Amino acid sequence: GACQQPKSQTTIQDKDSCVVQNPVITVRYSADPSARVFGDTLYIYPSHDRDQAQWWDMEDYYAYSTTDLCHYKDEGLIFEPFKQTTWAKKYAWAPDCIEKNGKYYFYFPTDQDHIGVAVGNTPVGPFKDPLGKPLVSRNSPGIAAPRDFIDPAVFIDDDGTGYLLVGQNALNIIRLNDDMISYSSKPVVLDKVKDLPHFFEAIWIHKKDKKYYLSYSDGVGISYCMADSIYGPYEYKGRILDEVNSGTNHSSIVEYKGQWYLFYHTADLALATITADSPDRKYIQWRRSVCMAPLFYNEDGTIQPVKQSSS
Ligand code: FUB
Repeated sequence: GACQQPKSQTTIQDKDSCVVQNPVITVRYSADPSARVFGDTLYIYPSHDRDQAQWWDMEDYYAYSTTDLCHYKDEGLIFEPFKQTTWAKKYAWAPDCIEKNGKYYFYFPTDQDHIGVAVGNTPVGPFKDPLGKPLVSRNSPGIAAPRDFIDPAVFIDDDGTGYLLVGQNALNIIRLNDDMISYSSKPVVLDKVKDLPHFFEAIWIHKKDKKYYLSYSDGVGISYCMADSIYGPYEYKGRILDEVNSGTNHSSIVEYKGQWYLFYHTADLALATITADSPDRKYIQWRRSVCMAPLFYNEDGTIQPVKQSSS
């Protein structure tokens, strides 16, 4: 089950000479990876696709960690929104996590309508819902939710200000208060036509050399835009990753030990377990697995596309 990879980049060797083998997480299905560096460790916060899944009906969250990008430790179950909140009912989709002042804030979408936040003292919890209600919902004042209200990504700027980015077809940028679990300002909405060309879902934000990068699923591949301010105006720069074999495409970008990486998912792990004409084949879109590739920038700050070999 090798993931789709640039031919020249199928293996990544670090100084201990270990070799990255995609998919990097194989202990269970995993999707929508948010990669984060806390201390000297890289953590992955994915969705958890169930073994026999026939829909995006995920129920819980597991985390993984690595210090060499080759070996990924299963950190176990970190949060169960339907058991650990009073309000979440279904569809535990793409989450994110961030650290501020020694606390870890885990943001998760449920019900296609709500974004919750759970707080813990370590990167892998235990996490608890401090609010007893969603942090923000589709019906909250100022929110634009033409389709699902999903896929939270969180970002802390150099001045310490936290932002939550969320949405499908329209992107809501919500400036968080210092406590990271509330907000007072009106959301800023970026339109998928005027402001953020081809935006569908799976928003990710990172900052490099004072530039803000928004990367996201355009419905098929991962596209990205760049700007000088978090609110834009954003300039469309093209594709980072083309279509993957899992239907949905969802990625994150992170710097670790001086090199940038793209984490994404494919259906390669599930594909490896079935034959071409197996009836299970139609379910592979709900049985995804996390992969990664190194990412390279051009002089002008644009990102070189991750080229895929045919699978
Ligand atoms: O994994 C469930 C949903 O599929 C995510 O929230 C979307 O980004 C897509 O990957």
